Amino acid sequence: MSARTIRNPDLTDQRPELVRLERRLLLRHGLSLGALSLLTGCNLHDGDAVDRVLWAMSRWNDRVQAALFNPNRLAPTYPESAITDPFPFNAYYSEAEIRTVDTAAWRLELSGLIADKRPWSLEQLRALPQVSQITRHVCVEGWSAIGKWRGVPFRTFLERVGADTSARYVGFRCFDNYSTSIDMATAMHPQTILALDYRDAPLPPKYGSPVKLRVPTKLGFKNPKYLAAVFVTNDYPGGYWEDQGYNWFSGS
Ligand SMILES: Nc1nc2c(c(=O)[nH]1)N[C@H]1C(S)=C(S)[C@@H](COP(=O)(O)O)O[C@H]1N2
Ligand SMILES: [Mo]
Repeated sequence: MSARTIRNPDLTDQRPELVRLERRLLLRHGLSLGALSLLTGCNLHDGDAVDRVLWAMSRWNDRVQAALFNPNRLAPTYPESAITDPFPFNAYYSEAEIRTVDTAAWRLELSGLIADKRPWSLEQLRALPQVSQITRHVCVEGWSAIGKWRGVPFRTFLERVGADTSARYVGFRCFDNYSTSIDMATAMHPQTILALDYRDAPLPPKYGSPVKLRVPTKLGFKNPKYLAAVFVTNDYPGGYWEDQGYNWFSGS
């Protein structure tokens, strides 16, 4: 995380336990206090909440998090009026360097513990059932924004291709050479979707055209844009930021 600047404009309370908690979150989990409070819905300026968070942090590691948090817990949703306009662009490169593909020729490649590995076209994905959501995207860099995405529940897709849903991980490769991975419970979460639309129009290049995985229960970096390939595995796959020390679980 050395290359990234962590901003936290909301942290006005300078009580020592908060300062210590913030330092631990950043060092051990790559998470700002602002991001944590948005993900958990806790008001971290209230003493009880701080105690609860400190208690949880002392036991926080990937396995404990997975056991503590109910994978069916829903991320908050918002009205249309709450959508952030313009929604920010972010990537490990600048907006001028966005990659695009010919969406008609694009295919989503499948590998690993999946029965039917035939690649999927955009048209085939559009023919599957779609859902939409207005949810908050929380970036580890200390900003968040509310957006509207529509697409195929990822669970529907995994079941359709015969993925081994008892496997531990789902990994993603992107055509901008980004990668990330999530646990199977998150992959099966009802709000995890293969997003094809942003605000009722096809996903534009800056938000990940033609397909991004939208995971509102995870931090922004666990939401891969520009998807090229999906694989199911029991071997920890890591990812672009995960391999540089970001906490793998990064969510609720
Ligand atoms: N392919 C790809 N996906 C990515 C990234 C990236 O650099 N490449 N950056 C991640 C990070 S850190 C964030 S905050 C979000 C930003 O998504 P947005 O541009 O739609 O706001 O994309 C995530 N997914
Ligand atoms: Mo991010």
